[in-house]
Amino acid sequence: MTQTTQLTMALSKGRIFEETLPLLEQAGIVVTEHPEQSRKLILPTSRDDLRILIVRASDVPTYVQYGAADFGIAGKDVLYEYGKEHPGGLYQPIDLNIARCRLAVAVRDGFDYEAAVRQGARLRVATKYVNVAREHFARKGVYVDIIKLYGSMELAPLVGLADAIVDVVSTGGTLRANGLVPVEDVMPVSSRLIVNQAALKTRAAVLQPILDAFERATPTQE
Ligand code: PRT
Ligand code: MG
Repeated sequence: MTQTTQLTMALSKGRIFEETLPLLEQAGIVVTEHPEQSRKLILPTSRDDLRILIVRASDVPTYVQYGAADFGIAGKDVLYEYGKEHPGGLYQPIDLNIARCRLAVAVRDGFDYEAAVRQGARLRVATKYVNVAREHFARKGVYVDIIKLYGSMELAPLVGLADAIVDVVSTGGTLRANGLVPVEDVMPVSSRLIVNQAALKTRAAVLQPILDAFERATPTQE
């Protein structure tokens, strides 16, 4: 547990980290080391009372829910998937509108997804978003066998492991490069601020001004 006066933020490196830096700067916070250059997992900032933990994107909700971090930033894809198994643990005050992308169903180019659905075929779907995928296909009334993968989902339809994948799509370049096509949107995704419920009460004096600064710095929806 951190001291009451010290704040801890959980972030993943990559796109979320890069797009969070300008928001932090607008809140007057400079991160003094870069996670791609430093091997450190705890990064100092220009504020003595704020440090940043670098964790896997899908682990950010866990650190925040258990209070190892007071707040963090995670994609809606990750939060939705996590929330299905851990309901009610996280306060999500602000959609930061960064790291935008979408969750989509994709299949091999040439696979007639619509026909398969129409004919009531049982589809094999590979994804790391098993809860999101299960809910999506249940809502559509499509029978699916879900296969849990941890990465490189695009491979599954190419080697006969699955008929379809549910994955994050941004430009669509990765799908195209692997001969896949998106056939259905599952949900739009952007990253949200998440806050530990207890920290919000016990550390409001230090935490609330940072949350307010994030709110002011958030890019507006197009
Ligand atoms: O990489 P790692 O296995 O550690 O974890 P992760 O892939 O879950 O995390 P990370 O850091 O890659 O992504 C963190 C968050 O960024 C996700 O949870 C999303 O909310 C958000 N995000 C935004 C994306 C993308 N855009 C994105 N393009 N996450 C992943 N991608 C992948 C996409 O699946 C594809 O494989 O990036 C690749 C390039 O996408 P295209 O469509 O532009 O080719
Ligand atoms: Mg990744």
